[in-house]
Amino acid sequence: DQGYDHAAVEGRWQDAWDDADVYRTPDDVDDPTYVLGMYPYPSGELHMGHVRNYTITDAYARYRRMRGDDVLHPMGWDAFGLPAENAAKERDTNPQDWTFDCIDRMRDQMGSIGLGIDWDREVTTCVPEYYRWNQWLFSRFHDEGLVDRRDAEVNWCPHCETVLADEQVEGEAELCWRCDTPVETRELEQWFLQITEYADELLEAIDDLEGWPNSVRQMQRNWIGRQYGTELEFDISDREAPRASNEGGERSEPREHGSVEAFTTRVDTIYGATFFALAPDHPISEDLAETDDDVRHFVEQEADPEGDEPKGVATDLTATNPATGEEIPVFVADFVLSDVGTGALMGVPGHDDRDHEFAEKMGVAIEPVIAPEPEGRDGETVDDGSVLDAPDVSEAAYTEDGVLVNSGEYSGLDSEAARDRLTDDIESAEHTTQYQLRDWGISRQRYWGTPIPVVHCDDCGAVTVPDEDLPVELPEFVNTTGNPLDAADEWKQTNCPDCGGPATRETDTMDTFVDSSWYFLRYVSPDLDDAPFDVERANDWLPVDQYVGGIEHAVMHLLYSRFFTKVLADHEGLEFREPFEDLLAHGMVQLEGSKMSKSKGNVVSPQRIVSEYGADTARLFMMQAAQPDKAFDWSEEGVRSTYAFLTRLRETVESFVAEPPTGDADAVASYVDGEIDAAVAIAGEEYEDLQFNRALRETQDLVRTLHQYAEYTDPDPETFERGLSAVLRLLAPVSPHLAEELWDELGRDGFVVDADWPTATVDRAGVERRRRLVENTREDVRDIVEVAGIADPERIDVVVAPDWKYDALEIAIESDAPNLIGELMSEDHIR
Ligand code: ANZ
Ligand code: ZN
Repeated sequence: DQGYDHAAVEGRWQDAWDDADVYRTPDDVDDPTYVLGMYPYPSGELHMGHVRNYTITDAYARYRRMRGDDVLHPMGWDAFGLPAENAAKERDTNPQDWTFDCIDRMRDQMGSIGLGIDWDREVTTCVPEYYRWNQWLFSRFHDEGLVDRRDAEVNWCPHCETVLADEQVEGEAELCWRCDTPVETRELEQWFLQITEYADELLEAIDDLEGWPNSVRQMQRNWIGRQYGTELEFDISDREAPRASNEGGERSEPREHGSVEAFTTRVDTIYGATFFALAPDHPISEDLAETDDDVRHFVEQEADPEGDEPKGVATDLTATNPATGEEIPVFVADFVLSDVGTGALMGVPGHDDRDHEFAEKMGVAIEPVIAPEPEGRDGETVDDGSVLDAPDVSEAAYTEDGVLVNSGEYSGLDSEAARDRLTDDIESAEHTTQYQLRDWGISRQRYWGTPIPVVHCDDCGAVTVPDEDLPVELPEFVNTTGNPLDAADEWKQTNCPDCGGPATRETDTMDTFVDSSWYFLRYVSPDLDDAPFDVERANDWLPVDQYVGGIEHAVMHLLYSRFFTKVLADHEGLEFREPFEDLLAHGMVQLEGSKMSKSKGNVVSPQRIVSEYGADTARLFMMQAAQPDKAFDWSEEGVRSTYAFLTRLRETVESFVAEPPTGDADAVASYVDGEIDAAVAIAGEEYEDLQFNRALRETQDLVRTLHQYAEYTDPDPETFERGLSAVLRLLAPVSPHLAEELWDELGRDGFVVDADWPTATVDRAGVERRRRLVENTREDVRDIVEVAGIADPERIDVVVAPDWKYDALEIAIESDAPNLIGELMSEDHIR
């Protein structure tokens, strides 16, 4: 096949669209549809993942537009972040220049793949016109009591000299995601946004996010990690202190440590609590470390909260088990985390794996107090709890709920009922809710981010910069090993907004996730200079109808955006509480089964594909290769056959125009008419569900039907023309340039981009018949694969390729499956 001059076709239509400004967002909005792809980090190079992501949003936006909606489909740049800073250091330039260079290149590449973007709404997060609103929002959060400054342990990469989020620490070895250096921990004063204030709503509203993938919803639930439990106090006293002294007639009391609060999800196991443990940085542990060398040594040298096995040190303290009155030993242990619960726990070796391991090591008693539920039992108590055998927990803990044994008056209760009763009965005990979710530490010790708008004054403390003094602009970049803001002496010196005295600026910048938590609001009024967004327009356009992005953003970006939206709904007039109505997490583009990556050297460059085959082919191949949320394997062969398909379609249209057929509107024509209707109806439904691959399969089947029609008889020109014009419109969202070219050749007025979506005149029954046929054929293909026992994945690829029906037939013949051959042959589209 010769192919066609795709570069000329694509260049021509990109220019024509530009000249006519066709992608401008309408000002008057009746039927708003907001389609958005997660904005990219401007690395300078568009990769296949980007192409897939933005082809999906582009195709859907174009489809909605042809359906008559007013569409907002913008693009922007997540332009702050460490890579620019590192690149600037390496190249001895500055992050601004590097970033804008990258943006220019990527914008061009996006143009070359034919994305229909309203570039007048471009949003770039690293310009003061954008980041001043990060600062303004920080102040609003501050006004609402949602900002906090406190000491926190942070992951610290000694090479990047920056704090890392947990998710930026990779693998067991805990390496920096950027540079693979082992991560350390440090204590630093940090700024926090109090997302935990919204934990309940963030959790509960997930139930209503019906347009989101279940996997993402579940990941968010786990991340928030709400748990119900009990908080209760244990009295602590000094074991070694003499109870009384005869000397001098003085009485010395056991040293008072008061009571310590512990959190448990399993208060039903309290009769088996044989020890008590404190986090190494619990105030009592810190107290003890001052006088007890063993404790000090443990806290300073040995404690390793990330370690595989629990470690601890005995103390001279005992705790009183509030249920049994027994004195139990108190340890300082590294598996007790200071930011979970209260930083102290009751240890129940019989029923908790970690406690079991610790007890074995430290020689603490292990006692069973929960027995497995006897079969067939229901109700709250068994007649006689004592008849239940206690499980053997000497080797391993029994960690399930069950029935209480060895638990005094509570024996015989089941775990759930016992938790309620014990929490009621124990005086200090209260039901509590715990979350895994932590407040969001936004401080970053790096340059290329939004300066946190705070000034430190000796007299007034940390003072937020008043709105009228925003933005706090970044100073000139200096190439140092540490944080350039720290080195910017002149910039740092300022006056206190409160008292006017000398003060210094905060040198931390914000986590770039702050930028991306509201950028989708900025697109509705990108040039507004007295507010971050126009509230009325935001309420018109948002929530985003269809959001598309990578699964790597399933937790943080989406959760933070939801948090911001809720705060802005509570305080800034948004009339919606969730930013993204429907979410699609697109699948990966792979090569030979593994993710394309520079390190594996298996990257296929979009630029090469576009220059060899054109953007239309690249887009069509990707979109028909798999459902958008599934991974798929790049295949040069697949690209070539897609190119051949487009080439042939072009020939068909051209020869139709050059030499129109002269046939009759006979029975064959009316059969073809029915096929057109069915394809239009089905493809429309599939586009609606973002099942592009299925819509395109229909489209390609229709093209094949038209080819067969032309070969079989002299076609009726009206029917044939109707078929072609339907095909071009069904194809336009995905391969817009060639669709535009051929639309023009058919003599249609206006852009196909603006054309109305084709309508089917067929009845439901006809569409259903056709759907069943397609479904059955798909089933058959699956059967064939099974019958033929094809284990070779390459063959399976062939089956799902565009020509799959013919391939299926071929496979059926090869594997000598006569029934299936018969069935396939009887399908009227295989002759
Ligand atoms: C007694 C008990 C008995 C517990 C039992 C569990 C099972 P998960 O593990 O997610 O259920 N815990 C409490 N505070 C802690 C802290 N600061 N650091 C580490 N662990 C802590 O979390 C709840 C359990 O984690 C709590 O319930 C407590 O151990 C432990 F058979 O208390 B449990
Ligand atoms: Zn001051």
